[in-house]
Amino acid sequence: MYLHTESRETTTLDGTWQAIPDPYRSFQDGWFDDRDVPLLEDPHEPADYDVDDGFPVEVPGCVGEQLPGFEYYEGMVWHTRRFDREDNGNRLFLRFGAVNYEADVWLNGEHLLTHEGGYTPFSVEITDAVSREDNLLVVGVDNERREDGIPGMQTDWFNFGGIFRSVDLVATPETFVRNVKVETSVDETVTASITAWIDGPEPGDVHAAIPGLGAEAPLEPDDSDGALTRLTGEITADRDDVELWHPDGPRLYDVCVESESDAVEVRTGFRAVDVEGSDILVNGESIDVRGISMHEEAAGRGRALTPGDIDQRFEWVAELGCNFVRLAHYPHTAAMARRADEEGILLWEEVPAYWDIDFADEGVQALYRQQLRELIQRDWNRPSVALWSIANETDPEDEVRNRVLPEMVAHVRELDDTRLVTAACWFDETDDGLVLLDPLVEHLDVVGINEYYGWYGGEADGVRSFVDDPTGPPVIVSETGAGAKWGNHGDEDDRWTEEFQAAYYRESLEAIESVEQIVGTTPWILFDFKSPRRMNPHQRGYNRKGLLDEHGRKKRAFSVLRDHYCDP
Ligand code: GCB
Repeated sequence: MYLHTESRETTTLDGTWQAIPDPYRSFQDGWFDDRDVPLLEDPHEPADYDVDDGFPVEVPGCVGEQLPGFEYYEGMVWHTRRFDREDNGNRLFLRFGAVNYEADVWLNGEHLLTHEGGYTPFSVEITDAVSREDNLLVVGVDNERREDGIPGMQTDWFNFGGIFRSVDLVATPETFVRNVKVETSVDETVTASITAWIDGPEPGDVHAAIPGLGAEAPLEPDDSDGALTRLTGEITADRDDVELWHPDGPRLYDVCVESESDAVEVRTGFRAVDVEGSDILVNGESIDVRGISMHEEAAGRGRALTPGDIDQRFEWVAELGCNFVRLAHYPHTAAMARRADEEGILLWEEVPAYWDIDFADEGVQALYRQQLRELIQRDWNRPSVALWSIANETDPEDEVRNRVLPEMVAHVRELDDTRLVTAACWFDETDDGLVLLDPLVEHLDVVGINEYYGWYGGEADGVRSFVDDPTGPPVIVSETGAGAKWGNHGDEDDRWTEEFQAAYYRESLEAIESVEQIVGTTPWILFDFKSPRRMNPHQRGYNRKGLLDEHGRKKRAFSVLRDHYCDP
């Protein structure tokens, strides 16, 4: 179960760490030979590395962006630092926001954890392994791509390695509130169903309160495995007394959970997201999706976004007039969803089950479930998150995929059935027009389709021939776009020019608008992003479908989309 940290005071381990690249994996093999402390610590061995004197790197950070010569490196980089224990808590946890791709965590020579999956948070208890002073933390960070990974070997984005989100020490009482989930249902009344997980020997009495509504309720135990006790309760209020969260009025409330020894707060909002026919409803009202997709990337920093980067992204989103963002193709920093809560932006969040992952491999299936769980348990209190997306462009003719994906949909609904489940799917060209034949569609609430008519073949208005199905689910064009190099000008027919891209957007957006079942789009993409499979003279290592380039310079299509959203 995810370790709630939002409302806790934590001690940061961000800052300068030592990085020791290990391209031949020599240190890994010899390091712990017949000893229970790393060789690094042995004063009698002539080591080929120095734990206190590697290459200094900033955490959070991406290694390749910081170490000259390592820009496209994929492999092992040991990260080390020392720390003193400063808290007075009873229990202590080490918490990582994300490490791409696999993290091997050692503390004072003791192996504590291996975590696979590059974009989700994880934590490990270190109470028994930690000393008061001079603790040696060693994290093996391995971003080599794997056939049995999620994502797999091929992606259209760069595989930045590193500890690229914050690392914290989290002190808790012996018995503490590990996580909280607030689920809302809205009819004449608004009901917040609150679940808390208490970690520790004596759960005791637990209460929930929503001070903004002047309401509270006891939580009653309903499940326990000894170490973790789950408790539930409900707070109900008249609909007139609650300001519901909505993109036009993103009202947030604090939900406080208090046990005998601990207290946490969750800042959330009350709202319902549903589907009716081909519409997406927020609090019963149908909404149009005025969206944009983005990767988590900033020039020179890889995926380690600063607060300033996050501000900048939300400024662009506001300037475009968006009410919706697709955070592609993996979980972005939790700060994005928290900010979206405040700004009233609906989110599509996803895991990197992208293209050809090995659906038949049971290890991959377990990893898939784990990544969904880690994302959902982190963000299930974010009212901005409207859709969980389980996959992007996976093969509908693959029988195994067709068995596994519905299982993942069920897994998502089991974790959280207050949001909509989607996936970016392939559609089919038939004599009647474009239709959805993918068997996954019947399991989804909302269907995403990625279409590049006018870029990868066809004409920019190709989606006009989508066959409206009045009984079908809502469809979002989850990708549409064309490449343009910022500053490259020419005729509307000249590929890679800003003019070509602007004309493409005009036609594509009009075509999307003409299909009733399509509730909106999240065009591909807000800004250019690094991709090793894009090497022509206009690309040079970047996917150029951005409305801005990687330095934030606007291309002409930016104003086409803005006019479409703000001045329809
Ligand atoms: C897609 C993928 C996306 C790519 C994009 C492109 O369909 O989902 O990851 O970056 O096309 O630019 O071709």
